[in-house]
Amino acid sequence: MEGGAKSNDVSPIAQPLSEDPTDIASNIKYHAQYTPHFSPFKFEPLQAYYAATADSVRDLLIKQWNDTYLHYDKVNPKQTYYLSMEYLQGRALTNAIGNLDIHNAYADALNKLGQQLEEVVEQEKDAALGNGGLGRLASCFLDSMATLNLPAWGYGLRYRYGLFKQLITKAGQEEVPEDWLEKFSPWEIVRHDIVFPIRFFGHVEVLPSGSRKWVGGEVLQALAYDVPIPGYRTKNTNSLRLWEAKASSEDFNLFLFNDGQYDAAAQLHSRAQQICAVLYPGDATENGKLLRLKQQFFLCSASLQDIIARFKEREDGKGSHQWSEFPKKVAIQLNDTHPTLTIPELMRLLMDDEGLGWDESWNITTRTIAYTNHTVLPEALEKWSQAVMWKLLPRHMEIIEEIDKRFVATIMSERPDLENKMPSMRILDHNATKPVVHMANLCVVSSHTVNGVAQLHSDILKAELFADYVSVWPTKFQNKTNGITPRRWIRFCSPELSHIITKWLKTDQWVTNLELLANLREFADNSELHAEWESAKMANKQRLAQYILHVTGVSINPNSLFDIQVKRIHEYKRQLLNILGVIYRYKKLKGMSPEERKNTTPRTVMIGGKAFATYTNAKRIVKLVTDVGDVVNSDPDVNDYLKNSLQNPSQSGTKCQVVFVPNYNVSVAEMLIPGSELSQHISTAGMEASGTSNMKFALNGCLIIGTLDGANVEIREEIGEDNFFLFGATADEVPQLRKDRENGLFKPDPRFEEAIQFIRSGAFGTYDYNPLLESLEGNSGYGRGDYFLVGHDFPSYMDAQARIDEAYKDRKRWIKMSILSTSGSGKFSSDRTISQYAKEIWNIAECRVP
Ligand code: B1N
Repeated sequence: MEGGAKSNDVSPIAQPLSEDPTDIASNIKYHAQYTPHFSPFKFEPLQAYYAATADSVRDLLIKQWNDTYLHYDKVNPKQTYYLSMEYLQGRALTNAIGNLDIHNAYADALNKLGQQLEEVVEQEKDAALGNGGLGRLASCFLDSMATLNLPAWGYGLRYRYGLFKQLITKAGQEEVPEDWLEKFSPWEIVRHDIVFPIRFFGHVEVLPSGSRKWVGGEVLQALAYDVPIPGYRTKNTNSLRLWEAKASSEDFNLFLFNDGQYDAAAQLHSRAQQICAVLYPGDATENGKLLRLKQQFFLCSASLQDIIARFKEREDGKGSHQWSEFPKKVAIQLNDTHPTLTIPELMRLLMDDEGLGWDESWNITTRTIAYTNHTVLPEALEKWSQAVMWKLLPRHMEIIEEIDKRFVATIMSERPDLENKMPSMRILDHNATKPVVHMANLCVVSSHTVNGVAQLHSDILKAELFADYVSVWPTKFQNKTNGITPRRWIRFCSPELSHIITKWLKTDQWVTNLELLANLREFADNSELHAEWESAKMANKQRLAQYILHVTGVSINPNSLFDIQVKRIHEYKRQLLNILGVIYRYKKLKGMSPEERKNTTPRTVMIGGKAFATYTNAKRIVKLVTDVGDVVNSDPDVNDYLKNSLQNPSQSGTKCQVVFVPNYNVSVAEMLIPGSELSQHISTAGMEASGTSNMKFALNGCLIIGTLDGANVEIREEIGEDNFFLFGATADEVPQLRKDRENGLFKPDPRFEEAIQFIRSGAFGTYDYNPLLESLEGNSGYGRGDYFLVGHDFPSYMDAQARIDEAYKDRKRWIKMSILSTSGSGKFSSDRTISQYAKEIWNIAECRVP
């Protein structure tokens, strides 16, 4: 085995006997030699990654995992099933060895084999089976559920290709497939014995008994792949079960194949392959796609069949199963409306397969299912064509019709005053030329609890989107403010800052009890802490600067203020406001004398995020950021980085730099967030349901410039108004401001016009920015009229930016604010969020593996 002279001292051993680095090294070596993924006798970082994980960390996880499963089977507690079309897991290795508390042992073991852990972890591809915040939230929740020893599983789909990889070229964003399974994923285990049939199309037959049965059509198979989810410093290791679609061997037509008709012979096989081929690449916009509907049903049906099988098995162990027990053993959480078909599928399975009546089935279903709403954007509220649904899922449409009919009847008899509200409250709409099913309405009617994801968002749901339902079911609606896992989002991604926190708090309990961070407040003025804090932040900035140089070729000034906005590119998130601010700043800097310029605060603005492939304005924003970067970064008036380099720390003349960070994903976030000093969360108020990166940045001592939107509101409350740079209209002002604009009452700020004019002058090249700039102009109309109020908020945004420049000059004040940001982030642990779901929605308790 090659890979450093040292490795010759290590002998291969099959089991990781202990947490001793020598034993671990032996185990890694054993796997490198006897698990034949690669040619033997080669031990480079890639082999080290596969041997260290697939084959060594996984041994440990599987042991814990089996113990967990057996324990849950024995105790038979009520269990939660989290159903989500998206999970943004990112990399697993650092997380696994961190949660198992064997990080140092693995680092030492790899060292004995001549490898560096940092280099080995870089070999892993991100599992990006999600689009953005909603998918990452699901992954943070899994981490917290395991850490809190909750009996809870995730269910999802095993997409062959996850979110696309973003390339930045002269033309702007280009999308290429990201092949996370190119070699294989060592973190999934295929369960050949867990297979369920999934039907599509067909028709409904009435049996002599009068009961109904869905038959015919095509039947595919759902095959389970399990990903272990270890909790932090606990034995509990839960599962994320991902379904893959298969056709069975009987569906392979050997006759056609022998006749040379190869495609026809394997038709169902290729149809099965399509189901899990790609992640639906939409975030907050929905396209009615038959394939997407198939994906959704596939997830719902496979997961429910599995849940029911487990329920029966566990209950039958005690005698025989009683269906009335089902809601006492099973809680199902729908992550937005994407898994809504769980509702009619559970009804169908209970009535048609198990022989229960409507009332009993409805009672069980509504006591089992809860729904989380993640957006109020009208274009993101799912509506499926009734015609498409009748074709694909005829029995489910019968059931949905019946739910709708009964809902209308109940309201008409109990709340006749709501008659004129029925069109917006009903599940099926009959008036439209193209009748649709309103998935959110189906969820609200059929769930015992509906929740929003931040206080402001939940308030808006109750006051607007779901207001009429609130008057019918006042206690159905809750708020569960989102959270993030402190393990991945500070403990593992910023060990430097974590060690300082542990030292000052004299405990590392904060990693699982994040509210303890509040105790840092008493040291917020301590100069010793300030020095340590500043040097940890600087180390993270240096690391980030190296990364930026590596991926963009731009050498950024580590002594400048690192200002970051990373999230999906969307007009409501207003990256355009950010870049217009940069353009104005750049123009002012150019107009200054060298003397005046000296007194300004140097800034490096980093913007990253993916644009939906067909969202042209979002793609134009990406192009604008890169064009501005090209000009600003090479302008010697504002920037002498050409003369100075990273090696020269003074860089006094580097005043403004702009980079577009390519291919933003979980791993890139883990690099950017610890090195950030200011982050932008600047959506038009009322439009961002919560946001979760705002929590990650604040936790890492990064200050926020933001609007009163989503979870910003609560973050500002927690860390203190003085430590938050607030600007912009509030959510309740927005409707009137839009009206004012339509009535021609809006007067743009001269600074705003100057920035736009500067783009028009061709200062950033010849690309046609008119369609983008036109969206900010006029008083109304599609793609015009500044719907997102960039122009309205621009002056207060620039004022907040000026306050930031001043604050940054006062090092003591800035570091204090940074410490207070971290100290005030305790509320935003996903452990807090999940405890609330467990108590207030799921009614489940911990089930700790002894
Ligand atoms: O969910 C996150 C929130 O923090 C964000 O504010 C919110 O925008 C995000 C259709 C969505 N809402 N809706 C989606 C994703 C995929 C898709 O196909 C909609 N994502 C959010 C977590 O609560």
